[in-house]
Amino acid sequence: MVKLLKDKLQKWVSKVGEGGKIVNTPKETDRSKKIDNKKKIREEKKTKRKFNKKEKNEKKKSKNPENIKEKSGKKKPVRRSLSEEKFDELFEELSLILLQNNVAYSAIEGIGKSLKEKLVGKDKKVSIEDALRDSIKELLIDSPDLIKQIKEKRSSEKDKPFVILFAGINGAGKTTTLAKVANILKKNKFSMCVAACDTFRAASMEQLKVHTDKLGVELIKKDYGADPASVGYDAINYAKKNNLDVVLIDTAGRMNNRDSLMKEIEKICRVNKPDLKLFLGESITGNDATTQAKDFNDAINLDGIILSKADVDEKGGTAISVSKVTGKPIYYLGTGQRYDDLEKFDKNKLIEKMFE
Ligand SMILES: Nc1nc2c(ncn2[C@@H]2O[C@H](COP(=O)(O)OP(=O)(O)O)[C@@H](O)[C@H]2O)c(=O)[nH]1
Ligand SMILES: [Mg+2]
Repeated sequence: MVKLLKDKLQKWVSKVGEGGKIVNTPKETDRSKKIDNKKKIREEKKTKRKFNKKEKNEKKKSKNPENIKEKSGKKKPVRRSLSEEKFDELFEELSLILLQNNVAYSAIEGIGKSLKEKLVGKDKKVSIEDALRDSIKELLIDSPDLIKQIKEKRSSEKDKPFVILFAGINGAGKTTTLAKVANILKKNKFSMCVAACDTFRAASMEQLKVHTDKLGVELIKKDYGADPASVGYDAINYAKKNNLDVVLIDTAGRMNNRDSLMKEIEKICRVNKPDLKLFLGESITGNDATTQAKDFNDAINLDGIILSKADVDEKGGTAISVSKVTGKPIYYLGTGQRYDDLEKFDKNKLIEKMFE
C-alpha cells in the first residue's frame, strides 16, 4: 500500500498539524485569520524587544499552536485534541486508500473505530502512525504454531492422525500449498499421506501425484467422480493402520456461492472431522478472497487461513480483511511456486511491509 498510505498519512499528519497541532490555514476560518494577525503583531514586537528567558517560557506555555516547538523526525505527536468531526473528515480520505489496498469495509470500520478512540480528544502525545499501526495490529491474530498443534494431538490421541483440509475456489493454490505444507511437515519428521479428494477436475490427481512422488509421500485416491468424502475416509483409515502422523486432504475448487458444492465440502468435513480446516485465498484478490473466506467460514467453520501469491501482492490489505471477517488466524503466506515458498504469517512483518 503503502507508499500511498504513507504519503497520505504524512499529509494527514500535516493537516492535523506539524508537531502535532491542529493547523488552521488562514483561508479556513476567520478565527485563524485573527490568530495570524495577532501573530504578526507579536512578531513585530518580538524584533523590538530582546528575547529574554522569561518570554521564552511564556511562549512555551501559550496555547497558541504556532508557539509549540516543532519536533523534527518521522513521528509527529498529536498535542492538541482532535475533534471527532475533523477526525471523520480526515478518516474518509484514509478509508479510500485502505479500500484501494484490499482492506474490506468492515475492517476499515474497525480500524476507524479504534483509531478514533486513540486520537480524538486526546491531549497527550500520540503518534498518528503508531496509532494506525496499533489499530491494524488489533485486527490481526497471531499465527498459531502448526507443528506444536500436531505434536499435541499426536501425544494426546495416539491412534489418530492429525487431519488437515484445504478448501477454496479453483486456482487459489490449494494443491500447491498442500505440497508446501507436506514439505514443512517432512522437515519436522512427521509421517503423512495425502487424500486426493478433488475427484472432479480433470488431471487434478495427476497434478497431486507429481507432488507426492517428489515429496515421497503416499497418495490415497479413487476414480474421478468418486465421492470425495469417502476418499478422505480411506486416507484416514490408511493413516491409522500405518500409524501416520498427518493426513492432508486436497479438495476440488468450488465457488462459494454454489450451494451444492458447499454442501459437498460440508459432507467431507462431517465424515472426516478435520482437526484443521484451512481456507486458501489469493492475496491479490482482496475483496473477493474476503467474501469467499466469510462464506467458507459460514459453511464449514474454518480454523485458519493461508493466503497464496503474497509474492505478487503489493497491497497487503487482504490479510487484514480476511482476519477481520472470519476472526480466524492466518497460518502461512504463499510466496512463490517452489516448495520452500511458504512463510509463517507474521503480523508485525506485514505491518512493517505496509508502512515501509
Ligand atoms: N506466484 C505464486 N503462485 C502460486 C502460489 N501458490 C500457488 N501458485 C500457483 O497458482 C496456480 C494454481 O495453484 P493450484 O495449487 O493448482 O490451485 P488449486 O486449484 O487451488 O489447487 C498454480 O500455477 C500455482 O503454481 C504462490 O504462493 N505464489
Ligand atoms: Mg487443486
